Amino acid sequence: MRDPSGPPGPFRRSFWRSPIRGPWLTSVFGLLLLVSIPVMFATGLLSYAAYNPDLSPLNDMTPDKGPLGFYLFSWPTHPIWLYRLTQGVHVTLGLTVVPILLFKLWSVLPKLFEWPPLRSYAHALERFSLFLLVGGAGFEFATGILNIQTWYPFPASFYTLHFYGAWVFIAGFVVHVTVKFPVMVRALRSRSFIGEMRTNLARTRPEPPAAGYLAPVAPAAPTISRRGVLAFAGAGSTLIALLSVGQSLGGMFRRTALLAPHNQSVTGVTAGTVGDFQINNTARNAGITAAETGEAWRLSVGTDDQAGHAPAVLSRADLLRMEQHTASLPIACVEGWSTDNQAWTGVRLRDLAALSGAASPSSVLVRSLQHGGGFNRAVLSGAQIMDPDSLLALRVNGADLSLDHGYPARVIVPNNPGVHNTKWVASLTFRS
Ligand SMILES: Nc1nc2c(c(=O)[nH]1)N[C@H]1C(S)=C(S)[C@@H](COP(=O)(O)O)O[C@H]1N2
Ligand SMILES: [Mo]
Repeated sequence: MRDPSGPPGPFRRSFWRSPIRGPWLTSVFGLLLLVSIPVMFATGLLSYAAYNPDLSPLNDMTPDKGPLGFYLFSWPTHPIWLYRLTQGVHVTLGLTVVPILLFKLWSVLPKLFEWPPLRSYAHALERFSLFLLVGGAGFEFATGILNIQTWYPFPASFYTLHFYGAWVFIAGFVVHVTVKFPVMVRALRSRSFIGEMRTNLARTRPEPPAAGYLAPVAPAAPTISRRGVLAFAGAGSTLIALLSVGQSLGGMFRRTALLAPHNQSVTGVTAGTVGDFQINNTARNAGITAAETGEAWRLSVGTDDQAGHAPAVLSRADLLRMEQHTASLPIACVEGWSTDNQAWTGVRLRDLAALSGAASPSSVLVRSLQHGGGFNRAVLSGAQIMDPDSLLALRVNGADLSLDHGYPARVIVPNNPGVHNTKWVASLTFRS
C-alpha cells in the first residue's frame, strides 16, 4: 500500500497500527450517530420553539436568527407531557451518545493527519465540512453537558450558543453524510455484523489496507476484538443512559438518576413527606427574602395599554378569594429533568387577564420579585394564557407553596419549558 512520504510520525499511514481500525468499524459507529443525531437535532429545534422566541423582545435571545427561525410555530399547551418527552429524549440521548461519538472520533483519528492535507478543491471543501462537523459536535456536546451540570462558563447565553452551534454542526453533518453515505453502506456490506459478533480476539483480523484509508498498512497484533470494542462502547452508553434517564422518567426511577444534579435537592412544599418534589433554584439562591414574600407582598395585574386604568393590586388573600382551579401538571426543564405531575392550585391566568381588562390578550409579561438572575421574567403567549390549566399557582399538592416552590405565587403553564414558569411573581402585564 502506498505510504505517502509526508513528515514522519502520525502523518504516515504506517504510524496507525490498530488492527481493528478500518471502514467497517467506523461505519458501525457512524450508523449509530446517523440515526441519533437527527433525533437530537429535531428535539433541539422543538426545544428552541418551545421558548416561543418570537415573543419579543424578552423571549428573543436570538434576534439575528433570520431564516433559521423559518419553522417556528406557537408552542402548544397540549399534550401536557410533550416538552417533558422531547427534552427528556434530547438530553438523555445526548448523554448516551457520548461514548459512541468518542469511539467514532478515535476510529477516524488517522484522517486528522492525512497527507497531503489538501489535494484538491473538493478535498478542501470536504475537510472544511469536517471542521464544522467535529468542531460543531464538540461544541454542542460540551455546552449541552455543562448546562445540565448547571455550570455556565459561557461567554453568552447557553440558549443562543447552543442554537447557532447546532446549525453549524448540522451543516457539517449534512455534507459529511452526503459524501460518506455510499462509503458507509459499502463498508457495512464488506463484513457480516453477525460474523463479527462471533469473532473472538484470537480470530480477529485487520481489514485489508485496500479497504480504505482507515485500515492499517502495518497492523499490530490485536488486543481487543471488534465485538469487544462495540460491547465496551455499548456498555458505556447503556450505563450513562441508565444513570440519567430517571430524571425524566420520574416515579420510582428517579432515584436511579445518579448523574443528574437536579435530582438531589428535595426541599419543597412539605419537605421530607410524601408529595414533595425536587426544585431547581432555591429562594435563598435567588436572593428572595421572607420579608418580600410575607404580608407586604402584592401582585400587580395590569396592561401595557397607556390609556387603560391603573393595574389592580392584589394580596395573596385576594387571590385566594378568586375562583381556584387545580391542574395536574409537570415541570420540565431544558436540562432534561422533569417532575412528575403535581396538583397545582391557583387562579387561572385568563381570569387575571380579564381582571386586567385584556379580554383577548396576545401575551403577558411575567415579572418575578427576584432581582438578579436570568430567569426572573418571561413572556407567555395568548394561547398559553387562555389555556384553562394555565395558573398563577398558590398551592401545590394541597399545601401552600413553600418559599422554594415560589411562594407566594408562581406561574405554571401546561407543556411550558420550566424556565418560563416564573416563581415569586410580582407583576403580570397583559398585552392585547
Ligand atoms: N423567579 C424565578 N423563577 C424561576 C426560576 C428562577 O431561577 N427564578 N427558575 C426557572 C427554571 S429554569 C425552572 S426549570 C423552573 C423550575 O421550578 P422549580 O425551581 O420549582 O423546580 O422554575 C423557573 N422559574
Ligand atoms: Mo430550567
